[in-house]
Amino acid sequence: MRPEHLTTCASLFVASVCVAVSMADERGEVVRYRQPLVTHIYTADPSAHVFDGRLYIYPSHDLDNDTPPSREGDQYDMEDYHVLSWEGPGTAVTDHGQALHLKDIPWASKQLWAPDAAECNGRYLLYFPAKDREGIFRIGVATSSSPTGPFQAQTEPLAGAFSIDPCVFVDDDGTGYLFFGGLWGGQLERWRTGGYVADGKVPAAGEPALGPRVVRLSADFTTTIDGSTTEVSIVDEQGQPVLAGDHSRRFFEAAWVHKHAGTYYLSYSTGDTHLLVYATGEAPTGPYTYQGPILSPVVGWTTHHSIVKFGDQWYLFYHDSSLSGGVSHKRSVKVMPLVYDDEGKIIASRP
Ligand code: FUB
Repeated sequence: MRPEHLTTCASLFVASVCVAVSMADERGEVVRYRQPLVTHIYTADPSAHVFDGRLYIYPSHDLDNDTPPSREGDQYDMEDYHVLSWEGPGTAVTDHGQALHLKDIPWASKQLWAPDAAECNGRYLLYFPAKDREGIFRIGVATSSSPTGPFQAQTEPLAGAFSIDPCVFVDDDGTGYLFFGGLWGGQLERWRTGGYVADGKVPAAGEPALGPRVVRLSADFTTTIDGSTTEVSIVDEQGQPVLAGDHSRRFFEAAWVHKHAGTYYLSYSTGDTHLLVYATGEAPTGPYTYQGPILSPVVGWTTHHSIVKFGDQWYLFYHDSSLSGGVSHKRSVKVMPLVYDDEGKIIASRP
């Protein structure tokens, strides 16, 4: 184990104090808060969970490709997933290697985007978006006896789920909820009528913005309770829907739900305004009331995160493109502490 490095720094963006505790990755590099967790591969879209006392990170695996960028996100042309794990500050981040590859997913054709994971009855489930053979984003599930895989994909995508960015939230009563959805390249606006419409458009600026969708999971978490899929409502402090033209507050992609002190927190990316923001509610399915930003824009176009409590500390996992010099589809996962004030409001950070 390398000696740890401990510093404190006053954040210019927030009143909070950030604590930078170093840790060593599997190649012995010293990495710190706000630094890439691993540097031997590009990683993005971190979904972090604690299973059996160890923290596991389920990221996308960005490739060093030269696919021309497009509004559809063609440059995010990922083919597999790796699982990372971490035992906490001062310990090594481990890359457990390839956990699932595109060629082993019978229904998928390309673009393994942001995944999430869950545990149910001693089995581990990996939820992932991919385009099917018609170019439509679907959400699949794969299972394993280990949190690090390898994962075996089911032969068909999940009924009742579509678009991108799955997030599984397990409530205190054991009920699993699958949140999902993302605009533009994520195709959510093509599902406004219930079915897929190839030229579906986002709502006009003065109309309510589209929310993420949520569907309940079956008892073993391997299927959805089809028919329970609903749109999550995000409202402002007056109880009015956040509007589609309100680009600094409206949902774009990357939904994450966690619970703190009895309150449900829905956090998400605002897309073209590059913020991570959050809203709170009294039930997992909402409605959620907009609260404010969590993280100011990072280097790169996308921003995506997860929030998890590990030991006594809450953490924000996120990504940016600083390691690649700003190439948007070559990102790196980072972590920093997440701080609440006494009223449960999340104190916004800068990257
Ligand atoms: O990684 C591909 C896509 O970029 C994710 O699904 C989005 O959330 C954005 O981070």
